Amino acid sequence: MAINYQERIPNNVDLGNDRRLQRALEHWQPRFLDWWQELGPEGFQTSDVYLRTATSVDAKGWATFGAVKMPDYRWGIFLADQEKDRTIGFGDDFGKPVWQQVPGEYRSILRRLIVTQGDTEPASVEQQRLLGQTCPSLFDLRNLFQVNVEEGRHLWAMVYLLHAYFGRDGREEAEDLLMRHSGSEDNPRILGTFNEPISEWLSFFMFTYFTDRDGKYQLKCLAESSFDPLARTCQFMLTEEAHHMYVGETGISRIIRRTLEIMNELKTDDPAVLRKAGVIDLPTLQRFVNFWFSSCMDLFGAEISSNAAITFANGIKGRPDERGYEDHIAHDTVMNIEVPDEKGGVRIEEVAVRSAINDQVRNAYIKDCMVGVTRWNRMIKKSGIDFVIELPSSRFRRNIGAWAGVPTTPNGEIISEAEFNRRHDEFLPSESDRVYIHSLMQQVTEPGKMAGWIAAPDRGINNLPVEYEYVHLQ
Ligand code: BYC
Repeated sequence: MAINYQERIPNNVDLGNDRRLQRALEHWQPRFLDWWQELGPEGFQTSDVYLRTATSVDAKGWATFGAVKMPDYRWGIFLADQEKDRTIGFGDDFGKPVWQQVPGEYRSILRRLIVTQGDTEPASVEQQRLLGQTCPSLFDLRNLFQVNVEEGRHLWAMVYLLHAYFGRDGREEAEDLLMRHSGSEDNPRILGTFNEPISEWLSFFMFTYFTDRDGKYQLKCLAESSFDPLARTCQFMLTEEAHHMYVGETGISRIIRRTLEIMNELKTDDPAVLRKAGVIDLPTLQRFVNFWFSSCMDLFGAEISSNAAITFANGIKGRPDERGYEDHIAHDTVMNIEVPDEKGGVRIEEVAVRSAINDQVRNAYIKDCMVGVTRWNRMIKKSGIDFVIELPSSRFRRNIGAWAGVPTTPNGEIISEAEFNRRHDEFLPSESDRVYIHSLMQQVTEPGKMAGWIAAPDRGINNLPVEYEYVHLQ
């Protein structure tokens, strides 16, 4: 169904024919806008930003570009088209028709998943709210805002489901999504990574590369759900998510490219000299990779999880690209998981495949993360520099699951807590790394100009030149 832009809330779910739901969402809308003004991007609310907006959910219409002031962005409700006769793709009810309503027995578990997904969206906007003040270029500023408005829309996607399918509880949860705040002592966001500050652009690019990719994998799992409205919502969200990861991948590539230029110009790999020259040395970049990647490992939940077993068995949450698996039921099958043996070593534990779903999803994610890392390493090698960026082990710096609280090196070798603390600054960004990165963050807003620590992008947005004035500052 085409997106109806005539209504206060653009939608392709025929909202006008459900007055009760429409009224409830119209009641939530001003609260969302107040939240956006208060905790969305600081400044720039009156600037014209070259943004894409979806005008239909098919390939032709989902990216329509134009200058928009962010508070006027048409946040709405867009679901991918319904697949006729879709059947459940995994778990005990494999092959039965998917659900158009929430089965009573799965109500609270589905609500919990939708709330957890929804909570991450405004969280990321809050985390990034001050970045505009230190943007490295207008091109990057525009990309930041594109990501922010789309995370706002993803919040709408989850709020729609809560209002439409979960009655009063759902409406209350929708209110709470605007009450929790990233980093708040009293009322923080649900998942750890979404309470980490993102106060400089190196972390922004790491976040859009690693954390948005967790978004991709979780959305892929939910896009398999037997609860069809959730699956269709997540399918459309995935089309928008791709740009966020592109921002991360190209952002990190451009930082590396600039560093390589200066390394070759000055013929040095000495971090102190490179810092004097105003670029981000590769060991520092590696420590930021270690930080954000390990934070994201926790976002997949525990390796052995009864929650995951239940949601898989009941057809609520699948695995990414479930069709690619041979066995969609995984009833009596087992797999091996590496866990710490409590004696400073590793032991193999045999667990039911259903209990190890989180680990399977995490492994698919790690493989996907490697694609960009391999590309960055190829660029480093090609420029004649001897350095390899590595993803740390999934055991490293974990707070959730079997490896929680077990100190290891980034390679996954178990060490004592004392050694971890002693070597902390070798593994993870130190205070002085952070101070240095912050010192680089100076706002650049002349069209086409870039901050000294990042190379220009290869191309602009929507075939426009890099020099285009992507944000018209007011
Ligand atoms: N921090 O059995 P367990 C995105 C909790 S990102 C804090 O291990 P389960 C985006 C867990 O909630 C994608 N708590 O795990 C990216 C549970 O608590 P309760 C977001 C954590 O349930 C960038 C307990 O530990 N979407 O879209 O199998 C920008 C034991 O749980 C954490 C989703 O996450 C953590 N890291 O799986 C914008 C999808 N990890 O319930 C957006 C929805 C676990 O016992 N969520 N816990 O109180 C889920 O599918 C699952 O909740 C999780 C955890 C995968 C997160």
